[in-house]
Amino acid sequence: ALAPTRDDKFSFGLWTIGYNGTDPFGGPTRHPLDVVHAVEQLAELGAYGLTFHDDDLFAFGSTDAERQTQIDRLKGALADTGLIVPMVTTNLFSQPVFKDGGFTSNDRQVRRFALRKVLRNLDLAAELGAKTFVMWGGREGAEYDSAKDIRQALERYREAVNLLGDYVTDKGYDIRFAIEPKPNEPRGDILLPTLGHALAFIDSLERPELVGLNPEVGHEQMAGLNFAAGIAQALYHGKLYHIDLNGQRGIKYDQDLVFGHGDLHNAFALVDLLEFGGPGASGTSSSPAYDGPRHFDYKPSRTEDESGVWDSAAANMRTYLLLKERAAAFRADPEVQEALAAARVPELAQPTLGDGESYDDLLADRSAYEDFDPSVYLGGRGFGFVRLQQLATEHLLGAR
Ligand code: 3MF
Ligand code: MG
Ligand code: MG
Ligand code: MG
Repeated sequence: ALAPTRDDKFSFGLWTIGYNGTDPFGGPTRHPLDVVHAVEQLAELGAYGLTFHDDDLFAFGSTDAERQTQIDRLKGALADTGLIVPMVTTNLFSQPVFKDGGFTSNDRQVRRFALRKVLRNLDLAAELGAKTFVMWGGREGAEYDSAKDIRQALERYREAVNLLGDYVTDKGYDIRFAIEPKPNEPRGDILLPTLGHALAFIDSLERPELVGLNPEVGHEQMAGLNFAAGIAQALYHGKLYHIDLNGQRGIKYDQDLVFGHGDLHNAFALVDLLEFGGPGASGTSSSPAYDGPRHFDYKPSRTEDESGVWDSAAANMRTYLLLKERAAAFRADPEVQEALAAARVPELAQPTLGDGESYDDLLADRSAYEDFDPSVYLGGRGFGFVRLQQLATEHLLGAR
């Protein structure tokens, strides 16, 4: 059960395993990774998908012939291995032209160029059968409040996403968009910094049904937020279209560690949520709450050589499957079921008002107020949440 199979839907960005170790203070520590080799290795390790930015596959500025050669090489490797491309994304952040953003650069020429780059990449996404098109607006932001009119920037963002929605609709592409929030880095502040900001933005679009989220573990944690709780809200709104799994240790730069090599408790809660529906769900047999790709957006640390790259890729998948196994054991434990009930977790599913009860009925219910004694909560009526969390911890540690 710990050997990944295609059914687990594990996918990796070409830029993840292909990360050459460059950081703001040092150059590459590894040689470039060829896409054909990447596909072969991932297939061997049990992944089912490869994702990429246009510029990962063919360098920015490639001729049409160079671009086509790389697309053909990728297609050949996919055909040979059975790997698929579930998601494609566009690089609107590396090149100097995008230094003030793509869709929201103050420079209108840049915005028009960015749209063309994305439209061209959407055609490629459709050609390769990708169902999700991720948009991470890494340079859509600012360092200085005086330099960016945020309301106009959001309006331009909206204009861009509306246009893309028109395009896939008119072309008949079976593609949905997933916005990837991030609070900062590389910009001082990035637009749509958290999944909550992005949800509100999506509501303002002309075709909101075409646009959802691609939340990344580390990005929400960089903002000090609880990732599993954010994912629960994304699921609640029907907006979890894709996910970037990785590890992050606190509020600092985007670490992109292996999944689980950060907040392990939250990773446990996340896998329990994605696979089994989270604390309030019963049993382990129901279909998963999320059935899209389990996509890893991590960076093999620059200390690693090529064998370390593949070890780290395998580690992401193994940790996910270990957590899935641990979450199943947690749920199957009768003491956990009893602790969940004692903690009144299932009671939260019960509507606060009775069937057909109006506020008049509530006002007439003396047991809700006049005869209710809130003082018993002082010193009594504990919820037992700590006991429950310790049971989770013991399952996580393999102690039960
Ligand atoms: C940066 C990211 C990005 C996005 C990618 C997918 C380079 O912090 O997470 O990775 O995930 O652009 O759209
Ligand atoms: Mg990231
Ligand atoms: Mg990251
Ligand atoms: Mg990401």
